[in-house]
Amino acid sequence: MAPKLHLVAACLSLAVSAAAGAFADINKKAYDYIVVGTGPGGAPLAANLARAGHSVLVLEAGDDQTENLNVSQWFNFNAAGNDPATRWDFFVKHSNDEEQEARYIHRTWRKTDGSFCVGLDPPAGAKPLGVYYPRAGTLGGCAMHNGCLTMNPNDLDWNDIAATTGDDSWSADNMRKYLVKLERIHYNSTYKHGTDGWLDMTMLDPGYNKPDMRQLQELAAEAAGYSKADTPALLQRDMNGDQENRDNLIGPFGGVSHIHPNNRRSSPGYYLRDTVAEKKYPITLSLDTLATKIIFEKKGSRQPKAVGIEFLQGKSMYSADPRYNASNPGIPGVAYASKEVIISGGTFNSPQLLMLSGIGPAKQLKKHKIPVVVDLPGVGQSVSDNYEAGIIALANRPVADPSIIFPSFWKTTQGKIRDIYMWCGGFAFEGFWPGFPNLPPTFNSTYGPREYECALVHMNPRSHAGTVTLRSANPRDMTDINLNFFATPDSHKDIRAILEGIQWVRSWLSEVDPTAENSLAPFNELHPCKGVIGKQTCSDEEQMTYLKEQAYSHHASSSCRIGADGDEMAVLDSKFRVRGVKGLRVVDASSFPKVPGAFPVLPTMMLSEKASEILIKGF
Ligand SMILES: Cc1cc2nc3c(=O)[nH]c(=O)nc-3n(C[C@H](O)[C@H](O)[C@H](O)COP(=O)(O)OP(=O)(O)OC[C@H]3O[C@@H](n4cnc5c(N)ncnc54)[C@H](O)[C@@H]3O)c2cc1C
Ligand SMILES: *[C@@H]1O[C@H](CO)[C@@H](O)[C@H](O)[C@H]1NC(C)=O
Ligand SMILES: *[C@@H]1O[C@H](CO)[C@@H](O)[C@H](O)[C@H]1NC(C)=O
Ligand SMILES: *[C@@H]1O[C@H](CO)[C@@H](O)[C@H](O)[C@H]1NC(C)=O
Ligand SMILES: CC(=O)N[C@H]1CO[C@H](CO)[C@@H](O)[C@@H]1O
Repeated sequence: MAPKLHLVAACLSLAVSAAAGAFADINKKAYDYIVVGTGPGGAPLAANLARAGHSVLVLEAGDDQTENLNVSQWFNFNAAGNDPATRWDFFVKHSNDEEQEARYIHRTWRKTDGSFCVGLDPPAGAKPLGVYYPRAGTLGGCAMHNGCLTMNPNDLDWNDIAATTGDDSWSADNMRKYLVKLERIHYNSTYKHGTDGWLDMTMLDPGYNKPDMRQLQELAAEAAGYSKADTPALLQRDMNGDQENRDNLIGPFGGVSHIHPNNRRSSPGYYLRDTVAEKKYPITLSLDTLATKIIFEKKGSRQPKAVGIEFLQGKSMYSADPRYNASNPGIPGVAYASKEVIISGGTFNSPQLLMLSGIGPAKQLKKHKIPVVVDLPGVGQSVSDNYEAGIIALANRPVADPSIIFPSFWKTTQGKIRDIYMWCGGFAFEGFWPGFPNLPPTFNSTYGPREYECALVHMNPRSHAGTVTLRSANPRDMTDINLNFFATPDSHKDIRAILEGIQWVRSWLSEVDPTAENSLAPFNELHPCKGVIGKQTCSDEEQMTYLKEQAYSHHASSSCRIGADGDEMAVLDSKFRVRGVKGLRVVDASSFPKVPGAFPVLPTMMLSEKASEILIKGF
């Protein structure tokens, strides 16, 4: 299928006209609340506060691309991910081992002419940038270019937060009510769901009527312990239901996504945009506005209180923006909050803003001559991420009607509960790099029409050792990010779990009869072990080395994590309050103690609803 270029071209004029307006008039004005960032953490909270009658100022570094068809048509998500109108380019490390970093197949380099190149053999003079890590700097944050898959995390993930903080409102039972509140489901489920929330939720067609897909889905169902005949019902199973013992349910499920059945993306960005457009609520949205510092008031011996924000207004003020121009200084300003300031800049930007404002590890702040407001050693630490990898093979003939809509869970012997989420179909997804290729249905395949992949997401990583550290005191600079993958002595168990997930896929791909007429088999695996499936000779060790070095990720969390009283690395208490100051909270993916489930976008929205309740109702 050709990329839907006609869709993409039609919206150019819209994007340009949206960019032309003047900046919001907010300088020196005061509001009840200021919210920084409009991703899944910030946008629902800002909209809910305004709908409850509080005056709210929302600052967003990017602009409004909600009607850019790359964004609004969800299946253009990889075009959106590459779109300079929305993307922020981060480059991270996976470890401190330079030799290992140099073996990462999609390492990205800056060539002498300023452009990117990707791979192991860069031209002379090219400088290594690291592992490309996509983010969106736009109204709505990364939920405007993500893959839209949702998963209410395993119950254990929520219950763990309740147990470590002693705050029972984090229990899976209680958290589910925020899911029900925010969603408007368009699928049939026997479980309790919401039908009048702001987020459209659709269960995607699993493609069971396509013979190739059906055959592979039935084999996967059998390999998970069901019968072939169970497959259609399994493919309608609700990932976001509240089944008994759901943490242990494996095999095929329906793919529930934050989209409308008409293929329009649904997301917090639209909820916020529409709340502003209704003009009934006391809300001011200032786009093209980069928050640069939190202002504190210090009276006597009382804790410092956050009372406002300094910002820069201007296009592309942050250097992750591909259109960044350092000689455009922007227009500085300040705005005040009488009640609270809430930071929702995402996992990479929230800790940066705290540190720029004097909240963070004192040693690091002093190095950059930033006056210390609170020495909080956990800021920018404890970063955790889902590890991702794929088993990718070439079928014996083109895969008909490739579908990516086939999610499945797998429980390995390494995990107490299901710990591998996978989605399979005729595509190739092997991480991210500048210009990363499209997936179906608008796809541009990497290995041609015979490609077939199961992409694996490993949940509950043992290691939480990633770091976000300041590169400078300039708020327009990016930070240094090292995800420090697999950094605990028992991390090999995570790699082993990924391998077991891959072996599970092989177990059913090798069931396809190569002698049948028009067979898809044999499958010739490309990664992680070259060879005909069932006849490979790679050792576990070789494969685990490959997985360790080539794993990728895009669900980073926990850089400003919640933790118990007395946990010196905790940045927040269980009500999102930044420790050591007043009037300041962090509400976004950085708040999670650990990366939630396999897909963080839905839990981040649930967390935003929880924070809304705390601020509006006081509990
Ligand atoms: C390509 C891609 C695909 C993904 N696919 C999925 C998926 O299918 N399912 C899933 O569950 N998750 C997915 N994710 C992850 C998910 O989208 C993120 O975890 C989620 O968006 C995090 O929300 P957030 O509010 O913490 O931060 P973000 O979404 O990063 O939002 C932060 C916002 O704050 C703004 N901001 C930052 N700093 C400042 C500042 N100083 N001043 C003003 N504004 C600022 C940014 O512009 C941005 O709009 C994907 C992510 C990417 C990048
Ligand atoms: C859509 O994204 C692509 C990059 O993936 C970009 O080339 C194109 O200009 C974008 N279209 C619009 C309308 O912004
Ligand atoms: C839900 O079930 C009803 C009744 O069986 C059916 O008519 C309808 O098409 C179903 N909706 C979806 C989205 O599957
Ligand atoms: C960068 O900004 C400066 C100052 O506004 C301007 O003169 C220059 O043309 C800009 N450069 C580009 C490449 O847009
Ligand atoms: C397999 C395939 O369709 N590849 C195409 C991807 O897009 C590039 C650029 O448009 C083409 O050159 C490839 O042929």
